[in-house]
Amino acid sequence: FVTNPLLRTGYHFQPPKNWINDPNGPLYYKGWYHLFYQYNPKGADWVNTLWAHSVSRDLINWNVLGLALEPSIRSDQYGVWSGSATILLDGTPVLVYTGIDRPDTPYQVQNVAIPKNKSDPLLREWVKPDYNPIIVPDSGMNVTQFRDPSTAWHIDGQWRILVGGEKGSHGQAYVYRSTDFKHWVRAKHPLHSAINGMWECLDFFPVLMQGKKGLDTSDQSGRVKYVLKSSLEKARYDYYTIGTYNSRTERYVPDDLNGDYHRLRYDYGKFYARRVLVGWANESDTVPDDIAKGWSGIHAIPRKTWLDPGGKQLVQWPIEEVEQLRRKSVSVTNKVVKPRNHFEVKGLETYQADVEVSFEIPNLERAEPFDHAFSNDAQKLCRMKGADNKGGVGPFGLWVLASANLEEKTAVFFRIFRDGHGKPVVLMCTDPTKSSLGHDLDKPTYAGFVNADVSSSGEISLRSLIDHSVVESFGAGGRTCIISRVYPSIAVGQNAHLYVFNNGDVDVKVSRLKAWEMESSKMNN
Ligand code: DQQ
Repeated sequence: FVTNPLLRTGYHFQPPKNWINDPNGPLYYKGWYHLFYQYNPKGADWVNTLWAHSVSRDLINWNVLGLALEPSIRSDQYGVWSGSATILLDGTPVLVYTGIDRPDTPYQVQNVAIPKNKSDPLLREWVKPDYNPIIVPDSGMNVTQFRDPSTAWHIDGQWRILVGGEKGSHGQAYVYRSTDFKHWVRAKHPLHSAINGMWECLDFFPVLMQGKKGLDTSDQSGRVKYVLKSSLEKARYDYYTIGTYNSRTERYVPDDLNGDYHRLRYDYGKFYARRVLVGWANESDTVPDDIAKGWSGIHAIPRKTWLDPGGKQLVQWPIEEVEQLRRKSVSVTNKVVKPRNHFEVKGLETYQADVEVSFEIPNLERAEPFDHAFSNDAQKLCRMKGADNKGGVGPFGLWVLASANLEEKTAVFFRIFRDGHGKPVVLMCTDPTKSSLGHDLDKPTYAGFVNADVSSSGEISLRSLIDHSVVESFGAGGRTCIISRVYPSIAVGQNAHLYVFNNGDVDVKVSRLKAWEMESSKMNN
């Protein structure tokens, strides 16, 4: 059943076939969005990855171009791994990427590529200057954990770039500086480091303290904070901290000094790699299944990202361009869902849909007490208290990709607890444990706390982008995001249903719900 073509996505980014992982070097040039990505042109498994290239006018409809970077020089002959794009001061885009230059150990160095023809808006051909590699690891550095150069930023006449690494058990954000983008020298100490293993796909960028406008990496005007994101190689998720950056001392200090342990995440589901914000979500089936179905990996819908007015976290929302795919819709207003009850949202196909719903928060008297032992482990709490585990206030939310008799369903929901002072603690979960009757699937429950003042607003909202085998959800306007992969065996195509459920002890009111069928986008075909 995993090879059922009805499980292939309709509007999430992917090539026509084969393996993809990290988004690489997104850039905007002469009216086109360019997206590169780790790609195996020969199959649906992670071997021989290089950079494939797609372009778009709106980040939703994509055209595939030829491969952008393939192994071709001594310093990338055994692999073209992840990296970034930077636009130089004269407008020239440059790709900086990791090359593997030895056959036996993945010895890692950093290379650049520049457009062959700058007047081509599609930037179809890239050349690798003969001064490559631009950065090699110093002696004493871990040469197999030294990769994924970030977008560069320019301050006081100098470019800076980060390269991720590992020293002992500490993740490292090494800083390299250059005036000409050719000769690079490592700063004495890293920008930041913390005790949590190899840091892949580092990202470092300023965010405005007020407003939603995005900033160029070099922009220091206005009052800004900085975001440092790393992808944890072993745990396979991204986390970030928010802090301040001093370009003279070349140091970044997180505002929350324990931030590296609290680990705010872009997304509490399968979301790995980089910003527009685009992330890679891998499959949850087996490698043989991927090879049989001929494709593996998708990218999330690009997300607009800004700093929450409280300054403590980022907020993300699907770019508005995705709304052009909305077609037929249905609405529900002011509908009460009794305890242990549910209702179906009828009148549209929901295997490819966009659903926005607002729940009125009921009285919290019946809310379960919050156990602070779980303060740093939402996922564990949600594994224990899944969607079918009856609660006080909640679990309430959506069953998506559900079969008619509910033997298959993926639950996206909230559960509200009360702390010792009577304050609400909101948990958001995606529980895929009942998503499929199929075997050999990875069905991890994902969860995060939602930092939203539900007592004063009296409401909490949820948006889910459903796309055959993807459920990408945004809680409380994008304060907590969870993307997850599921593979129903019955609830596919027109057999997929959508429900609102309440497994709590008190009534929950759907103040508004609107669901749209989504058209397929043009996806690299
Ligand atoms: N995958 C790339 C690496 C990166 C890792 C190679 C993260 O450069 O560190 O495909 O998914």
